[in-house]
Amino acid sequence: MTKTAWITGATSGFGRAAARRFVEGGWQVIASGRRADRLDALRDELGAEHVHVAAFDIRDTDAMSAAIAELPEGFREVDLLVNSAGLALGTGPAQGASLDDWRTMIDTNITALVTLTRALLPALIEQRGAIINVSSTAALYPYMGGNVYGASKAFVSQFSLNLRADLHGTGVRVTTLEPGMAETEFTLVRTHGDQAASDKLYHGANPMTAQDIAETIWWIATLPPHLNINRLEMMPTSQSFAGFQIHRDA
Ligand code: NDP
Ligand code: 8X3
Repeated sequence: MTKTAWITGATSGFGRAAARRFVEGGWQVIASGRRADRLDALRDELGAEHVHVAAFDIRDTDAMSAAIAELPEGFREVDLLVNSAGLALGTGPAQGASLDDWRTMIDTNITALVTLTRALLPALIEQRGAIINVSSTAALYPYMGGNVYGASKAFVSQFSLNLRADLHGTGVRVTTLEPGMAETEFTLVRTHGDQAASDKLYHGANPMTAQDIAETIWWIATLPPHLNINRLEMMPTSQSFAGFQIHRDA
């Protein structure tokens, strides 16, 4: 029986690479994101029999409900939800941050993620399926400019662990995946389109790739059903930890 994964954020980065990996592995994919042209291109690349496109803004609850209601026969039994859609906006300190940016991150990374998860829980329980939530090392390690982004990912990690508790006995597996630096469109989005800043961050750093993350998601999803990866933190070898900072008077 062919399995079906709903992958959010499938227009770019981790989500798009995961969509390719799951179709390569013989799964069907519901690919969602806002950029319909990219989703159509992905469907054309991977085959309409393997990919169903659901183009909508994940913050739009009515559009999300419609996308669920309009799932075609053969794509309705969702075995896996990969919540990859998300973003950071801004790199500066909280005291200068845009409240609009903060709200966008909360609406996308938290509210939309829990809304889609809640909507798909009955199907996932029916299928004894799995949820893989893309959190971040920013959930675990504070850094300057991480403010609401890191806090939103801390929510994702804790929500995932709490889901594990609630889904006890259902056979549904839940994982929070906490990657560090990976080169995608993430930094372009975070800097509101500053390609030079994005290139500078990744230059010479040998960051993780979207394929690295997709391969990890695939590994988690295809473990034997009696195994649950609760949380998985990963970084490129080039990235590690810095110390605390101390402000001194005069
Ligand atoms: P990308 O910017 O490449 O991809 C982000 C995806 O999220 C896009 O497909 C985008 O689709 C989708 N998305 C954003 N906002 C919305 C929205 N309102 N409605 C629907 N879809 C939306 O970044 P990544 O692939 O790197 O990021 C994927 C996840 O991984 C994010 O949650 C990010 O926080 C997390 N992460 C990234 C890391 C990194 O270093 N790259 C490290 C750790 C975690 P579209 O714009 O078409 O709507
Ligand atoms: C993305 C990783 O370090 O840019 O979640 O916050 S980081």
